[in-house]
Amino acid sequence: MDSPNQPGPKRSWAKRLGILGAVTVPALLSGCTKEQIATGFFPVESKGATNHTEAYTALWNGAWIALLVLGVVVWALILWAMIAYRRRKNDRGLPVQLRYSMPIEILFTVTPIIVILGFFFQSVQVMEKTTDDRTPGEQVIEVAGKQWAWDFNYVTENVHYAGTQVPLDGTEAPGENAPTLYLPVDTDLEIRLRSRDVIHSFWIPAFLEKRDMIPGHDQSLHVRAEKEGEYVGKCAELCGEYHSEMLFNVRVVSQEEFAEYTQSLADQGNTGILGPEYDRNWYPKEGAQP
Ligand SMILES: [Cu+2]
Repeated sequence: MDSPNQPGPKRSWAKRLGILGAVTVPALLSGCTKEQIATGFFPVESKGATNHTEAYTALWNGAWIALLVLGVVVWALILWAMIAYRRRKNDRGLPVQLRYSMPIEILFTVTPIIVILGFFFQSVQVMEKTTDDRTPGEQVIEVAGKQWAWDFNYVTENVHYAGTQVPLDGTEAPGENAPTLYLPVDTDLEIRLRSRDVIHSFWIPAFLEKRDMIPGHDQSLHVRAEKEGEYVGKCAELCGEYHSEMLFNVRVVSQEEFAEYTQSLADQGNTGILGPEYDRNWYPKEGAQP
């Protein structure tokens, strides 16, 4: 007769892990669409949104795939060591203590160096195409952040839009009355960014780019919007009590529609641009004190 301690039918550890993986991986991924996976869980609308988004997505996807492969190898080695070198019934005392294994030491040193160098050069290549982009703007648009709204100066067209703060309506959307930034499609844009008071941050999630707006340190974003549509933008730097209301709409429109829009601003009398005279600490004369 079998003793009660007799193990049941043997199923190898590898098999059990295989079953676990076969059940959980599809379950985890089944909630995701193909587009979500292709964009690496970035906003789906980022696909083709600007001339930079593809490079960002490729870097991101390449990075996590490379790290996932490395992770799987490391996890497999850990599990294998745990199982292969587990304490057995007849083991007594401490196991043999091992150290100074040159092949292992070299592996642990060389692999991270290769990984870090790989990421470094890939990142530099992407940055050269994106954050270092200095293509002269066919349209220059100045965005000024202020507590808690946005001003948009269409510098090339010499018109402006002054945004006002809009209370949240319980949804995530900025709402119809929130400031709306119009961008012409397929046009080299130079978006100049500045702040009128405290540190803000200009972020259109679908563009996969974000820039801090630091008073006195103007920045710019050179980009080409390549897909017409509606996007949302927001301030991404906690800038005070109503930071959460600092949202805006983005409309990427045809060049004709953009011309119509800027003309409508001119017709409303919004000519000229809203300059630094609206900044909180603006002194009319250099060096003058309040
Ligand atoms: Cu802000």
